[in-house]
Amino acid sequence: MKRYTLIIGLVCLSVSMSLKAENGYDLWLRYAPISDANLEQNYQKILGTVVVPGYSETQQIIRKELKRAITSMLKTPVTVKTTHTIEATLLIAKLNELHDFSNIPALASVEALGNEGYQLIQPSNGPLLITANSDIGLLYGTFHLLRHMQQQLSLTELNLIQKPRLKLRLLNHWDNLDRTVERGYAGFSIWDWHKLPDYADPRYTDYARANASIGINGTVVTNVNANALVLSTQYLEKLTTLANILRPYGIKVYLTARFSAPVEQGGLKTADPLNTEVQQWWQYKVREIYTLIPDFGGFLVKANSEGQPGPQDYHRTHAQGANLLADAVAPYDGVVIWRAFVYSHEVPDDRHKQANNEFLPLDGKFRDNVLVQVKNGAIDFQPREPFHPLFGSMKQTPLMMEFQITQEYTGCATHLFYQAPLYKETLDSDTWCKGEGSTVASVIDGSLYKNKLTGIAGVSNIGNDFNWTGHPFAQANWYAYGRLAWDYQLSAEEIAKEWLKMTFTTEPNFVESMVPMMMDSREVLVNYMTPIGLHHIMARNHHYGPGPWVTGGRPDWTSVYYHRADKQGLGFDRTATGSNAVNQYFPEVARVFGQRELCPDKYLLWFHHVGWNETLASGRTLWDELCYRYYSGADAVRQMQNQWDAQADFVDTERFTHVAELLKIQAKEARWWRDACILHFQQFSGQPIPEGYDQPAHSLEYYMNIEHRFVPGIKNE
Ligand code: GCW
Repeated sequence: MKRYTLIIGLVCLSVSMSLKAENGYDLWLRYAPISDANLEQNYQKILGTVVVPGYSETQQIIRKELKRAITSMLKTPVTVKTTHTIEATLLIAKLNELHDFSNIPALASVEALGNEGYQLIQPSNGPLLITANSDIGLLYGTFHLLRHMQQQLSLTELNLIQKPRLKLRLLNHWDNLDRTVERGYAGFSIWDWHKLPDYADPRYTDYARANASIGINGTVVTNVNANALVLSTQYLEKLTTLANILRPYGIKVYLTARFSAPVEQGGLKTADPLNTEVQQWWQYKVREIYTLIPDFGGFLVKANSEGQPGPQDYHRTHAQGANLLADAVAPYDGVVIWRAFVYSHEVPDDRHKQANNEFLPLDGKFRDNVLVQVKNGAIDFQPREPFHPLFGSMKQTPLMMEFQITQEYTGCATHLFYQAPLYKETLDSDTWCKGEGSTVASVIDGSLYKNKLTGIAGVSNIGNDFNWTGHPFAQANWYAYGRLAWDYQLSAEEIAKEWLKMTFTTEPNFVESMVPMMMDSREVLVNYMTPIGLHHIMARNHHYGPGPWVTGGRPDWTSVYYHRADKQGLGFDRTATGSNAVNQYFPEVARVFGQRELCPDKYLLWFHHVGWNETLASGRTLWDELCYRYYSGADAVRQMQNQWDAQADFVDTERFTHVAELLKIQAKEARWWRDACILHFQQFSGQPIPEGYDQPAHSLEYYMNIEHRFVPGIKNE
């Protein structure tokens, strides 16, 4: 038996050693050689003579990307030309340049493609066409073709039209000017401000390529906890270099605006939005920005939240603050994205309710170029949250979704956690704001309330680690975010499949076992961290590891505020007998969340204080269910390890080992979460851990005394 295992082991080792070493830098743009000989020949034929007319920067990029991809994927090099010839087999040209083809009946109209859309079409005779109204549409279409090829899918009978469902598809970097990244777990910031504007790290171009390949069209390069220095002329010049690199990839730059900048940068005595000098300062600053960067996207603002300055410092409203900046950028078509993530420990009400209380009365008071950016849930990027009640409630203000791609509360990039199921869960949630089917997605895409501005933001997980995101599987979250921002109707599974095929291999055995592992990873993590609607029970400040005992200081930054464990039971009563946060949802939703019998178990302790011996949907008591979830979550990580170990022959040794070692950490930490939480809650339930489960390895005191210093992502002392 041992010998047999050894032989298998050696075979696996030799296969994976024969794969080219990879460090993950290439992300999903690896352009691996096409392994299927027939398909290779077919691609070779279709890509025999590629024609991309035009000399714009974007058209040159298209040619370069195609050459790079084709040289790497196919055996025989192909020609990429700039002038149309009769031999062309693939033509990438704008609709208004397709004179020879205008009689193709299936050719899309200008309206159907919009600014960023594209069409791929194979006419019965003539070349395969990629067409669009704009250069960017052509680039997106090219990346579509390359995505298709990387998955080794057939190109015959291709006929599709693609258009993004949301206008602004942004990354939010929480990157500081000193290159630390708030809640960043993949090294330092990729923006090397010190060497800008003169030295442009080649990484910026690869960043642009990766983002364009998934349709991201904007990047807020600085932290929402903003530094006004970025608005200085010196830093704006640095930003100009970045903007120039990103522009031909269809990516606009945005900045976070510190509300007190007129004082800090302008030397004024006030930043009051109604003060004329303040207004003039912003106008002057904005003019300076647009002179350097004519397509500057606009400002993202965190105000009067967690110590940031804001209009309320001058007894003005969030709308007055937002409008100050909106008026300044309006002449240049800029936008202001104002965050709804506001709450204060000085307000006695449930934190869950505060953003609604603050923003609903302001509906209709924002300028047309303002979007309000709302986190997916009402607390803060927890492993699971019900959707934020603001979605659907604000009828006259475009709401932008904010997801967190970086894993602040979900393992700080040591845990394999595929987030597309989380994003989809929120987007598909029914707000009932205009009757059944009023999903969160239909609120943010503007279809329900006919908003002209629409958008989505993802808090970036990118750093200067060689593989960009720390965990090799965290790349999937960047990818999935972009794909869903483009088309939220894609399924999390489809996206996982695409990503796996491009990032690792198209081998069906690999893909078929990895898709379910990725898909399950969300529920697995919820189970070992915050099952049954528990939330915000992590360690203080750095948020790494469990901390259900955290108490003292600002109540809304403790764990006991959220789980409310006592001798009777567990959970936050947010029904009419408690904080009544349920009332902020539309009646149909409030009815379901608010009634103990109707509330799904996944949100139970979010909305209800449940007795330890009450029976849940599974038939188990709350205490038994809690144990069951924590134990099954931790066990599932061990299974993930086995699933991964079985993939050794499909993955190069470097990335294989990297993932295997991180899974080891995850397995250890899942047990840590399980044991710490179970022991903590056991003090209240007074019940034994059901038979059949291992006992925790240590005492509660042991877990409470674990101290982690220098966790990345925060200001460490
Ligand atoms: O998730 C919390 C984080 C803060 C962050 C804040 C926010 C940028 O703990 O680090 O600050 O949210 O979203 O503004």
